[in-house]
Amino acid sequence: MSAKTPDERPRVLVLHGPNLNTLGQREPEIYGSMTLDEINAQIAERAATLGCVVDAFQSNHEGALIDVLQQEASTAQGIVINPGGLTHTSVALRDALAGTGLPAVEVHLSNIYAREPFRHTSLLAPVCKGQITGLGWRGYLFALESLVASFSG
Ligand code: CA2
Repeated sequence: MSAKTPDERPRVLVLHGPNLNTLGQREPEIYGSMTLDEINAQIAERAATLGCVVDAFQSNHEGALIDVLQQEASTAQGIVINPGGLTHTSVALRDALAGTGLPAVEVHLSNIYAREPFRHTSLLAPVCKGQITGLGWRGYLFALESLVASFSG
C-alpha cells in the first residue's frame, strides 16, 4: 500500500511510550509542563505547515506499540518515536521498528545522557536515523522537520 495519503501528503506516525500520557502532571522540571495532548497539537500544527499528515499513538503497553508499528507502517513514510522507558529495555520494540523499514527519529524530552546511567543506553537508537534528546517538546518538531526534509532527498 502507498505511504502517501490520497492527497499525496506523506504520513508520519508519532509513537509515545509508557507513562507519557501523564505529562504535565508530575516532574515538570524534567519533562516540562505541557500535556501530551498539547504536544500532539503542536506536532499537528507543524505537520500542516510542512504538508504532511501525522497520526499520534500512545500506549503504556509494549505489545500495543508493536501492533501499531506492524499495522500502520505500510501506510506511513516515517516514524517519530519516544519509547519512554522501553528505550532502555525493549529488544522487541527495536525489532518491530527495524521491521518497518521506515526512517525513524527517536525523541526524548529530557537529556537521557545527563541522567542515571541506566538511561544512557538506547536499544532503539541504532535502528533510527537519528536521536533528539533533551530539547523538550520541541524535539518532536525538529524530528518531524528532519524526516519530512529527507523525503524529498
Ligand atoms: O525524556 C524522555 O522523553 C524519556 O523517554 C521519558 C521516559 C524515561 O523513562 C526515558 O528515560 C526518557 C519516562 C516517561 C515518563 O513520563 C513521565 C511523565 C510525567 C511524570 C513522570 C513521568
